[in-house]
Amino acid sequence: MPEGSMPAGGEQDVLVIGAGFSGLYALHALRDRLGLSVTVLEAADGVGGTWHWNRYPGARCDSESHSYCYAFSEELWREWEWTERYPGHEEIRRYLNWVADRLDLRRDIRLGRRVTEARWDEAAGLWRVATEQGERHAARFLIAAVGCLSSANIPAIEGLESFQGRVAHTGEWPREGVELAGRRVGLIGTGSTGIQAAPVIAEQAAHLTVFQRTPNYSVPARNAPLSPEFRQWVRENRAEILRVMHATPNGHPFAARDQSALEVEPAEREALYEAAWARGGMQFRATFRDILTDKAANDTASDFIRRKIREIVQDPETARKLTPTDHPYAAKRPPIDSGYFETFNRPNVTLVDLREDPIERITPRGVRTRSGEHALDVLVFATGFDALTGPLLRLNLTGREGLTLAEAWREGPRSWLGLAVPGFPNLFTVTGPGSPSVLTNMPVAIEQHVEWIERCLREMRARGLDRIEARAEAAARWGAEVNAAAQATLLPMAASSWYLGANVPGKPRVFMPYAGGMARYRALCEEVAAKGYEGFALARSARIDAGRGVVPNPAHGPDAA
Ligand code: NA7
Repeated sequence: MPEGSMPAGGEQDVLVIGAGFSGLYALHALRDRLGLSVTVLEAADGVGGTWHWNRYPGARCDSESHSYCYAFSEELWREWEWTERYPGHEEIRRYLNWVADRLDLRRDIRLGRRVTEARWDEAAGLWRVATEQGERHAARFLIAAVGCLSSANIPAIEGLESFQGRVAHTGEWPREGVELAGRRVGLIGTGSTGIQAAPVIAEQAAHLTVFQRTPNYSVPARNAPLSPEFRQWVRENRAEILRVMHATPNGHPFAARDQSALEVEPAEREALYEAAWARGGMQFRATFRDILTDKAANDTASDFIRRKIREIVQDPETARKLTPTDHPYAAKRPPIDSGYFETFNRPNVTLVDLREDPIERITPRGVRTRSGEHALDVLVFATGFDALTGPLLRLNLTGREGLTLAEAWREGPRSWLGLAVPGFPNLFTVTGPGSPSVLTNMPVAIEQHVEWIERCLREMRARGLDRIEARAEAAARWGAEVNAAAQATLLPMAASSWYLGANVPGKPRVFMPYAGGMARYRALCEEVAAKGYEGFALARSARIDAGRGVVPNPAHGPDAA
């Protein structure tokens, strides 16, 4: 059946929301390996999730390409060739579209369907899901594969609606692009996105004004084309690369040096930082094992980057404004860049320090700060996302007994392992708050979650069960564990971090991702499964006995026998 012509409303075993890395893999795993009927609902008009939307100038992944892809399939791994050390947004979209074709996923993906509501129907034992397009769907299991950074945050700055120029948020960048050549462009935000975008915008625009609230650390990415030798090495060493990725706390293909920054002589330490700076990338964070756990160790890295900023930026006053002092390096998500600090040496770039010169309002002509008006033709918001909880909350989920997710999470997200929420039976949240998610290389976290869900459904089927719900005690215990894991690091020291929800006014301040490391998290999840899904209540519904359950149907799946 051609895409888009599938009848809506039929009862599915599984509905997946989102067709990014998570949703595509969930469809493949549950449909092709487990034999379930699965439909994916995707708001966008194409697959790709975050990479469908993030098309801003300079949009590129900060994970190295050979680690930012599916690893579950030897064939996919060998067949796809990445061209650059860090994949650009077009290349990642090409990759995910290729995967969708290669695994024949499109026939079960309904594009252009934004979920507006999902409600658990206890009597029927089904999730009932509505889309903005007026469709109704029902499924036994609901998988939220909506990503962590898909709900754009546009700050409510007075006068925004009066601006006569063009406005764009980086995370909802228009497909046709935004004309920047010869324009006066304002860029608000200096997180990973603003830091990637600024150098590229500066090259195109007549003038770029960067509005900075918090100065940020950044390390050069040193992006470059991949050599044929490296690509060959990647093709032939999947097992070893995966072994490293699965053993490290962040799921990257490199391990931290097993040495404290305070154990080495200053000259040696400096040489190691210089080498890491020259190599570039997130690996800088792994120069020593205690950069994220010991403030004195961290100071050595933070000071090194501050010195680099002063060396690169020619105007001392601009360098001072760009130098971060209010948080340790990597306590916020550490950006990597291609010429960010150098951009401020260009004659067509101005930095506005919003701490000294705050925005008063947006005017029809531009942005007015305390010191005066900055005339603009284009205003770019690189102001991030209502991260982690935002994408789930906007699904308007209602669980058992009319409990809404907004109510359940009024004081911050509560979940068991970031995978399931008490009161919301048969709902799984891929890379949900409370799991390592954004603290890791995302595909590693995604594959681990999808495979855990797949195993769970397989084992439920084997045991004749079709209902699973996280227990409140388990979620409470896990909440304490997530908090303790964060407290054991320097991560909570960044007051303005989106990990804490601090970037969205009114959002509860709770450290959301699990900071105990991907390897430890994986082991915990395995243990929970091995103990018969500890912390979950499992049950068998009357549907099964009536022959309508997904679970015991032996004709269903390739492995059902
Ligand atoms: P981030 O990291 O949340 O950065 C957003 C930036 O926007 C950051 O510099 C914020 O300053 C700034 N911001 C947010 N609200 C305002 C207002 N009201 N006024 C001025 N400046 C503001 O988002 P990104 O898109 O850069 O990165 C998100 C993730 O995507 C990234 O970490 C990768 O994982 C991929 P603040 O620091 O809050 O003072």
